Amino acid sequence: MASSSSSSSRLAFFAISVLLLSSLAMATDFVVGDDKGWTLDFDYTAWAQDKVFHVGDTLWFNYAKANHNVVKVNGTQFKDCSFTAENEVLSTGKDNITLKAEGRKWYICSRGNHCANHQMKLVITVEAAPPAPAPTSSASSLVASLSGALIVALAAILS
Ligand SMILES: *[C@@H]1O[C@H](CO)[C@@H](O)[C@H](O)[C@H]1NC(C)=O
Ligand SMILES: *[C@@H]1O[C@H](CO)[C@@H](O)[C@H](O)[C@H]1NC(C)=O
Ligand SMILES: [Cu+2]
Repeated sequence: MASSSSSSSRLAFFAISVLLLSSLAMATDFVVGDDKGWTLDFDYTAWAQDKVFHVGDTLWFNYAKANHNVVKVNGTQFKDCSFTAENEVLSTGKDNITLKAEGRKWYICSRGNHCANHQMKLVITVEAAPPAPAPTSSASSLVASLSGALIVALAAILS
């Protein structure tokens, strides 16, 4: 009896962990520049290099709104540090951008010469969302096969 209840609580713990992990895997929040935020002379290329961005993830630009902004630009503008009145400008100082589509995304700061001379430019490549139902169903089939194995093991112990 003791072993069966500890097995089932362990199984419940495992199932809950899998569910938590798979929900975490569905969307990630990225704080751009980590604790430095969106600022002068930070290497955002290096920051982005080891990260994988998916549709549904969020970029959080955290900065002093008196000094900086975030402008969504295209590849040419990114290279040239240029923008027009058509470009979307974010300027709250705490801008969350949910990545809605796959492909390259470019962001610059349009204040002063921050883009050209102070590396305030970020380019990322957004990949397709990880198939949401797949981790859940493979997790639950894993749980199902583990609980099947536990039942067989318990039956063997109890008989
Ligand atoms: C980027 O935007 C500018 C201004 O709207 C436009 O002239 C240019 O052709 C665009 N470049 C690309 C690669 O889309
Ligand atoms: C933006 O994202 C950050 C980090 O996930 C979160 O703490 C903050 O509350 C969000 N802000 C808004 C306005 O959604
Ligand atoms: Cu700036």
